[in-house]
Amino acid sequence: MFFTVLTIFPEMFDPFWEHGIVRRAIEGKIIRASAVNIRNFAEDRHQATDDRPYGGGSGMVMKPEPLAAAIREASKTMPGAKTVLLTPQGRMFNQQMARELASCGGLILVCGRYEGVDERICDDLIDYEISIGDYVLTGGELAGMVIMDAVTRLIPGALGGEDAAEKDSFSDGLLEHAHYTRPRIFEDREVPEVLLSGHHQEIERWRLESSLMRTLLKRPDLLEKRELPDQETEVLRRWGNQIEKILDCHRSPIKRS
Ligand code: 4HQ
Repeated sequence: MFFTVLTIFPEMFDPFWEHGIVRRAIEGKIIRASAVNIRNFAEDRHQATDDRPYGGGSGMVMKPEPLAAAIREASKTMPGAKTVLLTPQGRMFNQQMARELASCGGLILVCGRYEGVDERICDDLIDYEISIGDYVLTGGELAGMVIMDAVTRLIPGALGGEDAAEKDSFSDGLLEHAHYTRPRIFEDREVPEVLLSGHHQEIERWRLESSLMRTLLKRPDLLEKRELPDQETEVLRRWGNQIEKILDCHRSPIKRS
């Protein structure tokens, strides 16, 4: 995977490239990454990358010529790469899109500042418009890092354990089960006994129920969207029956034993 970021603040990416799994992926040649200053493609003597909006109003707009030149140059050095514009008007980023982008080979990420980029850039030069969420950032750089981070960990070899990426939240539509490490007792709270038992089958069962319970309580929308395997249907049905039984006791208190 090859990432090229187009930005007027290329130094913002240095700490991102230099830490953790992203750093290791670069060192291990699993990914390549560079940030290119759009200002290098500005032609006027002030090297301006922004200008006043037609129609008036406050705020500035990214000039199209430097941006177009920067995108074309990056595309030339990365044939087949897809171009991504970070914008609140884009498709909402999710794990499925991360998987799709991870199969691209190359990504050119266009990070705007000010009020955004000249509309004529989007039409011809951009393959995907992506938003990382419904809030307003001061620039596309952080959004670009979010996307590169999520994509990098999906590239084979980027994570230590080969299957680790697929076990995480959302990869199969459920939230992760609870995690525990030493000490066995922390501030009077114990680690669930089954995790110390060495019974791998029971541990897998506990993890499935932990995943399901957390998803049900924190993100029920994920369960509504998802095709449920038989094993999960059975667990949910059992919980449902237990809850029904408890509610029944309260509907007819006479029956309570
Ligand atoms: N931006 N998801 C860049 C965002 C944003 C988002 C605001 C993008 C400012 C210039 N990008 N413009 N949300 O808030 O991707």
